Amino acid sequence: MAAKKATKKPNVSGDTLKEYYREMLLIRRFEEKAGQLYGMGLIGGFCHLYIGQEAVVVGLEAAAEEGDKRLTSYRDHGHMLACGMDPNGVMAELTGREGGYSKGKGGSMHMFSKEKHFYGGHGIVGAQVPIGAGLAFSDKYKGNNRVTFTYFGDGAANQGQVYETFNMAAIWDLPVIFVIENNQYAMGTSQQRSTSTPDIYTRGAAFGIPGEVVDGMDVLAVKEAGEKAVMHCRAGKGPYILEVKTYRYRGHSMSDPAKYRTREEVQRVREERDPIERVREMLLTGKHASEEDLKAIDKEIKKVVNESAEFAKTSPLPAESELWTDIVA
Ligand SMILES: Cc1ncc(C[n+]2csc(CCOP(=O)(O)OP(=O)(O)O)c2C)c(N)n1
Ligand SMILES: [Mg+2]
Repeated sequence: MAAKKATKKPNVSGDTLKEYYREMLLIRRFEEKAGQLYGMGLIGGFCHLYIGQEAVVVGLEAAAEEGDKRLTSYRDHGHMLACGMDPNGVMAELTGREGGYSKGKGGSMHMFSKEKHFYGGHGIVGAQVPIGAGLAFSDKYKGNNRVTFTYFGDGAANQGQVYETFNMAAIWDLPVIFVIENNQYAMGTSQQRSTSTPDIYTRGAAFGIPGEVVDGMDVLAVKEAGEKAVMHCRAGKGPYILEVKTYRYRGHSMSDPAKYRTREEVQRVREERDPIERVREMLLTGKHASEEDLKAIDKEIKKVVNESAEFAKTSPLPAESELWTDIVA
């Protein structure tokens, strides 16, 4: 199956489209700011940016309902913002401050929000996949008709625990959507070098799990595929696989010199497939928004992001006594 073509005519209202634009832009500007703070030495440890992949989470969150769960890898800031977590709390966690989601003790890869049903932030490649099935098991047991979005990468798709999870999720008809964010690289290894067959969405065939591939640079196509997957899960038909073809513009993490691909390759995607530019075009050509409207959104987002950076710089470091809290022993 080929990746779906760009949705030509939006099948959502102008206001909804503007909302997707705003949400994607928030992620992009937030990540750019995080990159700056990292460069200034205000963020320590690992920091994996999501720039380029914004349409994946925004499209899938548009298909989710209140109470649905989500969890992902270490490339997690976009997921947190898209599910409504507070930018201040996320940025302050990045700078290791008291006002952060994990009180400054978790950092970029380890944030959670029970309120927003966000279950991490996982640094071990693939580790979140069985946990996602576990969450779905709990929902099925409770009979609450909730769905869990379990995100992982093309590299993680080669992990053994993914297939143990597929088997169990299929046996128990768990309401879990396995979202493979195929950004074409696992650190410095391209998908061509790491993956025996190009179509990762077919990997559930051995377990009877249906799969579908979707253009992850097209927020509307992602939303549509997400809705189909959600419907499948809520109907009690078990798990579903969505392979979302996307691309990360920045290095694997802030310390990646990105020698394994050319600048031209990145530039080409930016120019031809950028998910935010695509929606911007739709808004302008469809006359759903004027240049001025979009400038106003830009300004509003900049304000939110600048405030989050200010909060992250001024929130105090965790008190020493925090060393003894949140310990499982
Ligand atoms: C079990 C394990 N092995 C290796 C690593 C080191 N590592 C961190 S990210 C990564 C690549 C994963 O790539 P992918 O799943 O495609 O996700 P992406 O970074 O592209 O979002 C590797 C090998 C790790 N964190 N955990
Ligand atoms: Mg990858």
